[in-house]
Amino acid sequence: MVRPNEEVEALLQEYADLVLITGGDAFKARAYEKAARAVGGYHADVSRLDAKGLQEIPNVGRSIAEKVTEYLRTGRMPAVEDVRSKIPPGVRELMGIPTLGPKKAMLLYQDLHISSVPQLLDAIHQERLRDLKGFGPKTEENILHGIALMQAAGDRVPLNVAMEVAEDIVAELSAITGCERCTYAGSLRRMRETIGDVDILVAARGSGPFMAAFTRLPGTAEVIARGEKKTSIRTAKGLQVDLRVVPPDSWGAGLQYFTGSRPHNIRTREMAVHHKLKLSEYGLFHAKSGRKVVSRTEEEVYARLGLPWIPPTLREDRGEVAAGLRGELPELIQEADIRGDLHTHTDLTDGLAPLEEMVEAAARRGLRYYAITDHAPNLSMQRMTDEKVLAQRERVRELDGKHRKMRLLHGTELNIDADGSVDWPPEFLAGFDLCVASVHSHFNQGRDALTRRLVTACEHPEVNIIGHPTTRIIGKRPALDMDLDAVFAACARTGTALEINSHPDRLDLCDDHILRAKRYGVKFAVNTDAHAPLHLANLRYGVGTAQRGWLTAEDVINTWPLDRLRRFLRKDALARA
Ligand code: DGT
Ligand code: CA
Ligand code: CA
Ligand code: ZN
Repeated sequence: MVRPNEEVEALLQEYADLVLITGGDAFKARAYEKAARAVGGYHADVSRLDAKGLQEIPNVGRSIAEKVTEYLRTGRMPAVEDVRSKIPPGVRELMGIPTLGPKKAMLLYQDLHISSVPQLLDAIHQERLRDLKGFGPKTEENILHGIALMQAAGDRVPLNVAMEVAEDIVAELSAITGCERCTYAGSLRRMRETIGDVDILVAARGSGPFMAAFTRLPGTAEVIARGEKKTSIRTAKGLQVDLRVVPPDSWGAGLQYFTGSRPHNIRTREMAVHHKLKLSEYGLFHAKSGRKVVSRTEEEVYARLGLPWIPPTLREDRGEVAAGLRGELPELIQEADIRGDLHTHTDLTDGLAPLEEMVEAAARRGLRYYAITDHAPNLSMQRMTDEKVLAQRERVRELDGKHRKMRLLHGTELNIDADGSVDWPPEFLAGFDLCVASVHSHFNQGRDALTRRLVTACEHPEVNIIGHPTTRIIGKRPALDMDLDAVFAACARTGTALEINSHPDRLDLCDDHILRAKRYGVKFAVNTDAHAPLHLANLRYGVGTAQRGWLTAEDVINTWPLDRLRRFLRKDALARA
């Protein structure tokens, strides 16, 4: 259970923001921010720790530990409530605009008395922001963009948030007597990057006990509608969950119907009509007689339509039905195909756990190889140096071989500078087993410059993987504006892989871009970018995204045996052939 950790993380982060905007000590704000991240990434449930246990979390000192204990005991953190009361709630809403930030939000409030998003929009259109120090036309554009992003994300939640809620509910309902099948359907089963609501499906003879239990779950804050076939609730965090109970005999048809997507279902219904059949959530029926043909399993339903079973991650009407008819569905990559992780951090830079712990956790997950890729010196706040990274390499070499089945690779995550160059000279880079290179600054350079920058990075003989290629943060930061086709072509030409970053806030590349890149013959790396042992479990979301991009194991370099991977990392055309 990670939820108490996330709750405390959010609270400490809020406190850090509030300290900043009320003009408090920047050092204190930073301390709370670090503690927030550490709690979020901590392996143990904080609600089970006492003050002493809490202080064992990195970056959590006595004073923070005391505040957290009090919160866990009473549900309140007076220090936060105290600063909250000094600021109108609207201002905190402003802080939430991705491109604005706490300081500017406070300035808007103090100087222009703006305390809501609509007021801010008015002020921008009346050009009242232009007189403020540090605000210009570019700032306005950025703020407008931020508001648009926030509104586009709307009420949808990140994939992992929905997944955790759904898996808890599935576990609860599965334990009820009479439950023959239970799973989540909808966009979650299709692994979309954000989820509107969670759809749970149960197969049972009677729905009563399931509906009753569902409305009484600890996470249920509000019952939206209760019925015999469908009940909807809202969780404390505002996420809607729909439960549908179907007769065991209709399981396959129900699951197919409620998994969607709607456009995919339109295709399958067309196929049914073509076969003089009718498809509904109850089954596949003869159009004329109304007699049931099949309904028990998804496989049977698809088979009777002349199709192989179509994996949920493909059900987006992107040609999967036509491919199925031709017998050309891709053999999708599975989580078990992943042999190694090629982008991870330790507490030498901004990770939360020491090298040994990360390696231990990776070995427990059954990986066959594992690359440590801490940040390089140009990300100056991480304070990397030649000495530090070389000392780390020594430790990596010593550790290598301690885990019988898992090899260690020593790499780094380079920064792609504004001109496409990276940290460290080529001779130094040659000492790494692999280099990830990512954009961490100058996001708004303009299309031509950004394209050139990425292409230049691909052409670097030591750069093997472009990390989180578009740098988007879902709902917060837009993708880099660049000519993706030019970048994809450069990757294919130079033997540079594109990352599919598994962090649920990133999922970068996204499914559409993966599909497009694959046409250029690009290879991919599904990585976690883990900053803590817990993050290694995010791999499933990266694999889900890769599946949505129709990738097979062959397309993904970290499914390959190590010797084949090493040849790819040499980056010469012959070795790749
Ligand atoms: P979401 O919730 O916006 O992330 O996306 P979905 O795909 O989970 O959509 P949702 O929850 O509205 O519906 C779940 C599935 O039910 C959807 O993918 C397809 C299926 N479905 C097909 N036709 C209908 C319909 O008329 N009403 C509803 N509620 N669901 C339908
Ligand atoms: Ca849904
Ligand atoms: Ca729904
Ligand atoms: Zn990273």
